[in-house]
Amino acid sequence: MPDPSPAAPADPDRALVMGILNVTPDSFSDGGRWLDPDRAVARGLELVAEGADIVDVGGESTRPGAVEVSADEELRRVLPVVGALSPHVRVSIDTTKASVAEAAVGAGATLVNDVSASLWPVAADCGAGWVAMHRRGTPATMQDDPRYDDVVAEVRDLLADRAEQAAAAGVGEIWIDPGIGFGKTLDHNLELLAGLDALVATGWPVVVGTSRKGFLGVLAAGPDGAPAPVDQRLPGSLATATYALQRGAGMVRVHDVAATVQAALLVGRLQAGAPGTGSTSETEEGS
Ligand code: HH2
Repeated sequence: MPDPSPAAPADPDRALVMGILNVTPDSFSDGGRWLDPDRAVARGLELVAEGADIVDVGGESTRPGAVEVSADEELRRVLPVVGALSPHVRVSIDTTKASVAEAAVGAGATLVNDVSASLWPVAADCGAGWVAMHRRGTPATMQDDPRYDDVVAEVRDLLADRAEQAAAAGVGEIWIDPGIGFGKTLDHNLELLAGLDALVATGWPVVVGTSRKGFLGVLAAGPDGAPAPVDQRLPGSLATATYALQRGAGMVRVHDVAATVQAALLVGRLQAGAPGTGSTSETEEGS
């Protein structure tokens, strides 16, 4: 049986918001922007100021077709950033390499965000929390005609199985994540979001990451059929994050932290069934 003990959000009225910080040259949205460690740390602190509960530091892109990097290079990118941010905010390390996860926890990270759903022994050894994300294949191959008989059931069953193994190994904080865009077509992504209740019903806390992803670009394509560029995917990112939270996700992983925190607060208040909004008065402009 799940015994999840996720971190409490700064504001108890809302779910957690994980801010994305990619210290990479090639991430699909922010690639190259935060490769310099000082700029990365400054960006991380910005995410904190915007309300991020966790900053997720990654040193290797997992976008479709991304090139693998060595552990040494990944460590060179992430360690100074993890070390500098961890006194200020909870830090997760987005990696699939055991050595990187271990070193990042040594530098102050307390959550291993694992898109391979295989690093629970490392999390158990280090005493860190663990995010198990579902994916099919590797970034090089994962979008080559992915097929499922029942995507929701298959993703749920794999994640529940891994979570049970992690719990048995002694991991104290376990999250499951359907892995939107990782070996999934647009329809698979939508089915997973629509079927999120099945993941929530496992009892493991659920994380969802849709932020600025390609399927949102496709859904927002212009009249010429070209997908909306990454900087025009905020509406879809917010809509899907809000939907996921409303369906019971306990955390969303996003680039646009401030906007998502606002949305999460609203969902939290509505879920609590409390119409009162604290200090906001009806005399305020626009109410
Ligand atoms: N998505 C990405 C990376 N890590 N981790 C979790 N738990 N869930 C996700 O959906 C997820 C993830 C891909 O997004 P991003 O980090 O923005 O891009 P890139 O992989 O190109 O660095």
